[in-house]
Amino acid sequence: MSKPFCERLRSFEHRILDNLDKIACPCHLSLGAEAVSEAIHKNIRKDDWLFSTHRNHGHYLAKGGSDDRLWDEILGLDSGLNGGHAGSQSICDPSINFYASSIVGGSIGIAVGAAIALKGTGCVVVAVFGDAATEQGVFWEAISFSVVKQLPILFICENNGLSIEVPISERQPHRETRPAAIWVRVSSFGLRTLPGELVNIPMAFKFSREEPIFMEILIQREGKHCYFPKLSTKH
Ligand SMILES: Cc1ncc(C[n+]2csc(CCOP(=O)(O)OP(=O)(O)O)c2C)c(N)n1
Ligand SMILES: [Mg+2]
Repeated sequence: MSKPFCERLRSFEHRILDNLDKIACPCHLSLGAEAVSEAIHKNIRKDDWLFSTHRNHGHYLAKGGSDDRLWDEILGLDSGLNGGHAGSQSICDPSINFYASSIVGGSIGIAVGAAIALKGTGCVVVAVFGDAATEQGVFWEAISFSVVKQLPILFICENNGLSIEVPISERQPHRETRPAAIWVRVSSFGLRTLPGELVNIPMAFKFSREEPIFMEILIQREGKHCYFPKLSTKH
């Protein structure tokens, strides 16, 4: 029997931590956010699309990706998902409608374009990103345009409160003692936001097949922002 999703994802990420002298690229791990990917995995369909970020291993496996092809990509091998050229951050797998970008906020506008193409088909585009992506102008344009055109897109913000090591409280204007929640500001554009509990993910998928939906899910990053290849003494 195959491993439960969270266990599978955690062992994939720990394999990276155990092999820092073998990896060929910087890796941003999904540790701490496994449950979000698991919930996406349980609800996303084959013909749906998923756009992700630099921290994409969980999202890629959630969309039906291959552990082996991702592992080979991280090792920089020809047999990797993108021939060893993309590294961990910029992978794509057109055969399962999965695309990631290392540019913070970089895939959100593209996700909106895909949602234009899919409107009326019953398929949904899922755009997953971190809290810092909501500080990019393109994020607000994407929200606004999706509302105007009523696009089938599910925005999921995995908010770990950090951009590398800078806390959100130092990056965003304060309202009283803390920044206003991202979902509060997004809801002012007139789209439906769902509370960030994972039990709401099935409902989010159901609604977003016909209208844009936003969810802000609070998570805690486990470990460092990024793990770099450790040069082995053999080199
Ligand atoms: C446009 C752009 N600016 C800066 C960076 C450098 N950078 C890489 S990851 C990162 C933090 C991203 O934070 P967030 O979007 O919250 O995702 P998290 O790493 O917390 O999951 C930054 C600033 C980048 N990749 N792209
Ligand atoms: Mg963050």
